[in-house]
Amino acid sequence: MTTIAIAGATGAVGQQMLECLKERNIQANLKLLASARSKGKEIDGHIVEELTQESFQGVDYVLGATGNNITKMWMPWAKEAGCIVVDNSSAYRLDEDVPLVIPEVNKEDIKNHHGLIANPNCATIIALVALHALHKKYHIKRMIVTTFQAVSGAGVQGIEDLKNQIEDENIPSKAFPYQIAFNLIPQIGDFDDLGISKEEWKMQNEARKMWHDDALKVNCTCVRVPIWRSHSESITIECENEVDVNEARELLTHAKGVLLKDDPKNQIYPMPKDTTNQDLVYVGRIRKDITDETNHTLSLFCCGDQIRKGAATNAVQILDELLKAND
Ligand code: 2RA
Repeated sequence: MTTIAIAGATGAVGQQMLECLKERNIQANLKLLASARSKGKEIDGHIVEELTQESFQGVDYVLGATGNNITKMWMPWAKEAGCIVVDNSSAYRLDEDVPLVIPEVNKEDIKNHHGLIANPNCATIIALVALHALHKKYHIKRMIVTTFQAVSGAGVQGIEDLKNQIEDENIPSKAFPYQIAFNLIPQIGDFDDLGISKEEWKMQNEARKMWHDDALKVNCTCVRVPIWRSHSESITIECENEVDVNEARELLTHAKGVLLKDDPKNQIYPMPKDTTNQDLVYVGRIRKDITDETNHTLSLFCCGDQIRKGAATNAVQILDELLKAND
C-alpha cells in the first residue's frame, strides 16, 4: 500500500491535509511528521512522529505543510529517499524545474515534475480559480487586486492572536506587527524599496508561471483582516478582448472550482463567512469598470477558504492526480 507523509502535520494546513485525505478516501499508510515537541501527539487516531532525516525511508509521497526554512531542511532528505513531494511552502514555487499547479488552472503541468510540485500561495489560488475561465475567453493583460486575508494565513499563532484580542485588546500580537482585532493591517511580508510586500509580488510571479504569460501585469495590495479562515479579494481585470458582464457570468457558472454568487440587488454576493470550511471559490459583484470606455475591463469580488482550497485541498488534489497517474 502507498505511504503518504504529512510534514508539519500539527499546523492548521497539515491538519486540514489529513482531513482532505480522509474526505477523498485516499487509501494509504499515513506518517504524521512534526517537530520534537509534538512527538507522541495523537491526531485523528494517528501518532505524530518527530521529523528526522530517517523519517522519509519507505515513504512514497510527502505533503509539505512547513514554513520555508524547515522545508529547505527536510526537502533533501525526502528527495534522497525517492519521495514525490507536494510542497505548500513558497521555497521552490518559482524554480524552473518545479511545476506550480492549481488543478483547475494548469493540471497538465503536473507531468513535468522531477519529484517536486509546488502549491501556489493561497491568495493566488483563490484569484486564479475565480479568473481562469475569464482569462481563457478575454485574455487578461493586467490585474489590480486588493486582498483581505484571514488571520489563519499566519498559521495557528495568527488565529490565537485574534482570539486573544477579542477577549482583551491589550494582549499584543505575536504573528502581526499590530493589533489585528477590530483593525486592518496593510502589510503581509516585508516591503522592498518599491514599497511592495513579498506577499504582493507572489500574485504576479505565480500567475505568470501558471498562465505561462510573462507579460501579465499585476498590481496587488495585501491586507490582513480580522477574519478566521477565508481570504477575500477585490479584483479588476483589463483584457485583450472586449468583455461582456452577462457572458462573464455564464462562463463563471460553469467554471471549475467556482460558485457564482452574483445578484447584488438581492444582496447575493461572496462573503468569507459563507466560504469557510468548503472548497469552492465564490465569485460575484461582477460589473464593467465604468471608468474604461473601451469596454475591456471587468471588476469582481471573490472569497475562498485559505486553509482548504488556498492550501490543503489544492495540495491533496495535486496528490490525487499523481496517484491516478500512477494507478
Ligand atoms: C498569508 N498567504 O496569508 C500567506 C501565507 N499563508 O499569510
